[in-house]
Amino acid sequence: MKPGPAALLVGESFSPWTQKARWALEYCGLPFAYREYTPTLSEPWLRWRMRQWSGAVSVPVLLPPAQVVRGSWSIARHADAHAGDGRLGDFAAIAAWNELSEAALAEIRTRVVRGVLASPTALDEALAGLLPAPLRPPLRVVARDAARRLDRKYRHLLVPGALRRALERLRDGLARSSSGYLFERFGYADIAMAVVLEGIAPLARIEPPLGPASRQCWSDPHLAREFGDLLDWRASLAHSPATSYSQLLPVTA
Ligand SMILES: N[C@@H](CCC(=O)N[C@@H](CS)C(=O)NCC(=O)O)C(=O)O
Repeated sequence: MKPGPAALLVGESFSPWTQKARWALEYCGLPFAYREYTPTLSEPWLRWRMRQWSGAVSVPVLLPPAQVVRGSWSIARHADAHAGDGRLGDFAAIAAWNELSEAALAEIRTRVVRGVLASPTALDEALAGLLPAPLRPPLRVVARDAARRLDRKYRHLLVPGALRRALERLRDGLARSSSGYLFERFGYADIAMAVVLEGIAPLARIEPPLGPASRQCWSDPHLAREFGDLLDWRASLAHSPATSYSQLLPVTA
């Protein structure tokens, strides 16, 4: 039989929400193509593909041949249904972990966006995939405008302290577990919490790669030191072919 057209995942490779979706799709073996989204610039195209002319749009979005699946949580459920064997776990039980993850990621986003706004170099790095180096400083205003829009669009989600709370709950959850995962088997709870660590010590392979100033905005060396055990846990997920996915760097000896 001729294979049908593959689903298209639209996302931002640096975004932990896109990473959640991509990890879940790969783990469930759902074939998909990937297209990188550029805030503001890609929006008209995405609205057209989603047939959504008003209201906010965000990524990740999965554009399968028949239906649009919005957001990492729904994409993960869609992927799990495709696999058909419940391999991502019990979503009712996972929901509390995903809420912790969402709140932590909202705090990370606000910190990253405001860090980028305060750094001319990071603003220029944000234009690296779009413009040659000499054009970036004069057009920095474009990156600044896009970052300000993102800050305004999502700042209502900020709950200060959410990141620390998520890290502490993850540590407790893993300490209570005998499997090394949040439930008996690896699943979406682990994925949702592992991507939070991108906001204290980025590890995922990103295209185009983060420049050094942007990388600094994504990093929190104090939290990374304090929660080194969680970074080790993530490294063990990255290291095992059973739990890793394409954006996690191969762990070198
Ligand atoms: N709850 C959504 C959140 C997605 C989200 O916050 N996406 C942001 C990532 S920074 C986005 O689309 N930013 C680009 C934009 O809004 O234009 C999910 O789980 O997918």
